[in-house]
This record gives sequence, structure tokens and C-alpha cells, in this order.
Amino acid sequence: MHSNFKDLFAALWQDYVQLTPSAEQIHALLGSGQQDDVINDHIALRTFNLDKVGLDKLAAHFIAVGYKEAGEYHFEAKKLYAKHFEHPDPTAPKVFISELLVEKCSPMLQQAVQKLVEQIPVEAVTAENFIYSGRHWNIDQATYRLLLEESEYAAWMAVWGFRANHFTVSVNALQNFTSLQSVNQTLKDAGFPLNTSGGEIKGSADVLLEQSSTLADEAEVAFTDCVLSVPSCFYEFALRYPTADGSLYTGFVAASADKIFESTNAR
Ligand code: OOG
Ligand code: NI
Repeated sequence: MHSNFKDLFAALWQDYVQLTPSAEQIHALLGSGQQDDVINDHIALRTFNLDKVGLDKLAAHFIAVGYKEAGEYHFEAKKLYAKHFEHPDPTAPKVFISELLVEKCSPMLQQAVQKLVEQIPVEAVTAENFIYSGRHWNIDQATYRLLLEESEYAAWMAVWGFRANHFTVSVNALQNFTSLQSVNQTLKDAGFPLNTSGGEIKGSADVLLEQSSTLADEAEVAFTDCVLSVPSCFYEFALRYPTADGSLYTGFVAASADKIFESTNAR
């Protein structure tokens, strides 16, 4: 396990940018260049709710560096459950971890996912690098396509495994932008396609959180029988509003998160 959150996030970022070259370009585009004003609001990870690798197994790596559970979320249609975690140090990014409720899926999906998870060595799950270790299994194209028909989330997990599926820029901390609209316009002008599911901006001042995200980059993946280009990871942008006591809202909004998940759908 890492000894502090900074080391952990540095390792997660290094893994993430390898699959998400647009993130480094966008980081440079939004930053003022005068100071390091591109701050991470949160990151997100995904998993399957099987005992070996459930949400709590991923969370343990964050709890070990001081994170505490701070909220939970249900996504009935997508068959997902999620929790978010916060750290006493306000400069630590929040962490959103979701899991696919495998038992609610078809027997075909259950079998396919069990076959993948069986291939993970038990000790891998508690190893220091687990949450940026990617996948620990082989998969063929036919299995990927079967999963994709039923659950985009399952198919993404089957290809990419354990790693940050996005980082999120805190729009509040940016020097050159004050609105999410202006961030989005700058991204579109520079040619980065946005996730438009539920509108470009999810949420509002009323729910104390506005979010937008790019559509995931595409990266080449080696299946056992071919190489395909598939959606990898995306970049998100969050603007938080103050609560009654004046401090910024720190939670997530399920209706918005439901649409953010779709940032890894095929273009
Ligand atoms: C997480 C989607 C939810 C948010 O900020 O609401 C989310 C995911 O795509 O795994 O990140
Ligand atoms: Ni997010």
C-alpha cells in the first residue's frame, strides 16, 4: 500500500495519461501556465461486485492513506452501485468507486465475468499497484462483443480492468475560466468531442454541482484473437457550488453520474 495519497495519485495519473493522451493536451489548454491551477476534483474507478474484487477491495487502498466513506449511490438501470470517499486533507481529490451488480445480469454475463475474475492472482488485489494494475486476464473479441451488447460498463471493465477511468478538473480552481460553459466551448473549439448524453452540462446550481466530460479517447487493445481500437478513458470538468455554511458541496449527483458513465460509450 502507498504511504500517502500524493504518491498514489501520481501513479494513477501516470497510468491514466498513457491511455488518455487528450488529458495532457487538455491539462495544458485549461491551465493558466502561471501557476499549477489544474487541480483534481475527483477520480473514478470501476469494478465487479464479486467477493474477490468488490468495491470495498478497491476502497481499502484509499482507506489505507486516510480516506473515509462519504456517500452512496444507486443506478438501477445500469445495475451499478457506488460510494464516494473523502480525505481530511482538502487538497486530496475525492474518489468515486462503482461496481457492477453481477448477480442482476444475464447468466451469460455472470459466467463470462467469473471467468475473467478467476484469472486474477489473489495476492494481486492487495498489492500496492492493484488500483492501477489494469486487467489480469485474457479475453477474446467474441466475449467482449457479448458483454458490450448487455453492459457497456462490463465491456469496459473486461478490457481495461483496475485503473482510474477518469480524472476531473476542478473548474473552481481554474484561473482562466469561471463557468463550465466557457470550459466546454474552449474544448470544442480545440476539437475535443464532449459527452452530450443528458446535455453537455449535467446538473445545475440547484443541485450544487455542474459536470461535463469528454468522450473517451480510443486506444488499441490486444484480444487473444485480434487487435481492436476501443474507448479508453475520459476527462471530466466539475464546478461546485457553496452549501448553506459557505463551504463547497463535496458530494455527487446520481442523475448526473448516470450520464457521465456513458463517456466511455463508443463514439
Ligand atoms: C463514474 C461516473 C460518475 C461522476 O463524477 O458523477 C462520475 C464512471 O464513469 O465510472 O464520475
Ligand atoms: Ni466523475
